Amino acid sequence: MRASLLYAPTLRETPAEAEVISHQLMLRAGFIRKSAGGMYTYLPLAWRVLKKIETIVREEMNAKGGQEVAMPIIQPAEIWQETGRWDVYGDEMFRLKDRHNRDFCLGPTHEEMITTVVRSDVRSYRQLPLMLYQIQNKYRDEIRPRFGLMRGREFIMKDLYSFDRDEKGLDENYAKMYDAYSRIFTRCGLAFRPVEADSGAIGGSGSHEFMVIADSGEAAIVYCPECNYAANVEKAELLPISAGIEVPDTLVEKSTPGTKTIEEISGFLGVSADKTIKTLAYQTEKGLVLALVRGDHEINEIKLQNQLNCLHLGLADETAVVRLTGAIPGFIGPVGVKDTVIVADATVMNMHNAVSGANKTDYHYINVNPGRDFNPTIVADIRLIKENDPCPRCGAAVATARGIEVGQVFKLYTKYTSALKATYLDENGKERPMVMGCYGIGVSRTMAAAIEQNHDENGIVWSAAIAPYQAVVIPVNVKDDAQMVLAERLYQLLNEAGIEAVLDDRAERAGVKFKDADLIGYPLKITLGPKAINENKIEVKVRRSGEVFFFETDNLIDEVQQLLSTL
Ligand code: 9G3
Repeated sequence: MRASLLYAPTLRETPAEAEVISHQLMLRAGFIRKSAGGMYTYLPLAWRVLKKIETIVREEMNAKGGQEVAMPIIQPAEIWQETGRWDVYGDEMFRLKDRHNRDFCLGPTHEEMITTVVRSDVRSYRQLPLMLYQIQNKYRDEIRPRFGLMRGREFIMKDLYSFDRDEKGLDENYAKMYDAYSRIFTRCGLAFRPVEADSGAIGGSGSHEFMVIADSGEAAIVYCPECNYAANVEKAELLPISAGIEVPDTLVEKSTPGTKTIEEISGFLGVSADKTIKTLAYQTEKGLVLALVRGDHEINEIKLQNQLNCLHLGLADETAVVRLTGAIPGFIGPVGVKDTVIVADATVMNMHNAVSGANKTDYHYINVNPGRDFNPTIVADIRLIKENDPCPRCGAAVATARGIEVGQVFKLYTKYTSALKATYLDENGKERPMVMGCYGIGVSRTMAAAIEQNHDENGIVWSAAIAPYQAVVIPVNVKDDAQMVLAERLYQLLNEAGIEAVLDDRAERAGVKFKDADLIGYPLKITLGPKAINENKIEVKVRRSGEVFFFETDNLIDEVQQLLSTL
């Protein structure tokens, strides 16, 4: 491709609205242009990168037995009403009506679609397992689309759906996808980490997320430096902390005026935070619940929501708290509360003679003993893990990091196949729901994540596998015939060797060409100056390391191919 023809409108300045580096660089390097909030045009350079990532994804999906399909983007409301999800996703779902006033949505995901396609044709166990996938635009009306392609409202996703006879089959396909994902992100040149993820109320080992470690990542993850444990913070388990044995003292109500926070009450009573019980009131569609954690711990609302198996969970407002307990937040507790679901973190149940709100404004109880003074409805791990908490597998202190979620694998079991009656007849002629898994990769997000993880002060640093072009040939002076003749010849030799190259034939100063080459991030820069003409020394510079090599014309191609295989 000749740079004089390539549509890559580079910018000198960084657009103000771009907050993260991948967004800034894709705008400046002429990769994307915004059409609306969270919606972008992929210009030629971006489209080439996306096609390379998709090719890698297709190869690995096909290698595992996936068969590619293409489903409609516009989906009828009926299939979402069958699973009860039409009303769950609210404003996040792009909805539209056709000319007959029928309801549709723009597909945010395709569990309903694929299952209703498969259910009408799969009748026998002989047709299973089945793995179908597509690579297509998805639509989710994010409240705050931001970070360019990292959180868009229209984005490219590969979504594969597996259908099996039983859980054993699902586990096998899940493992295949897990392996395929590791291969895909490795081939894309990404440093990634699979982490255990929240699988909603389904629970179990139902999901992993593939995270690209980057400070700009929106996901909070924990990992253990000692063992292989890694989890999304939402999911990370915590073992209950035992406390010593104490003789339970008499429950006493204490006047504690104005001490609303754990810090204030522990200061006022002179007890450490780990001797207090933090009580929070939550509103759910099933009514109000109280959640208890030790005073020095935080509540993990995802874990709480999974324990309650509710769709919506949010802190109750003060009016509701007073109506339920008789006290304002800060003075509420589990003792004496009737007809209310109480979820206690397991560590709370090991506490003795603790402090809690007395359900009376400006009063607390001391010597609260779980079991004697209150009995929670549910006892579970609802604690939010934090830096240095003990690893639930080996006890070592966990570390935290930020991650960009580029892939997610999910065991759905029969959640959708039961709701949609997608069944098959097993060997004994018995009708059974198919056992399902779903597996997503954010293809456009992967491109952004690659930049987040591979850039420097001069611009993007592409790995050879997904670079838009593998090399750029830069004649230092386009008015020098000798240089242009040699440049054209090398450009032709590269193309003949199947090396994707750009020939920067623009009548620009060399400095401008070098800046653009670094900004766009071609893995190799081949410069033709006086040295190339007079001494047959062609300069080849590696974008990532800055290493410079000088090769003779005759073995340039071989040397370049050798170099590219290492980038
Ligand atoms: C919706 C809307 C947003 C959504 C969903 C549905 C996320 C939804 C979860 C998944 C699970 C997997 C297949 C590929 C991998 C992920 N956001 N999810 O179901 F209607 Cl508006 O999409 N789907």
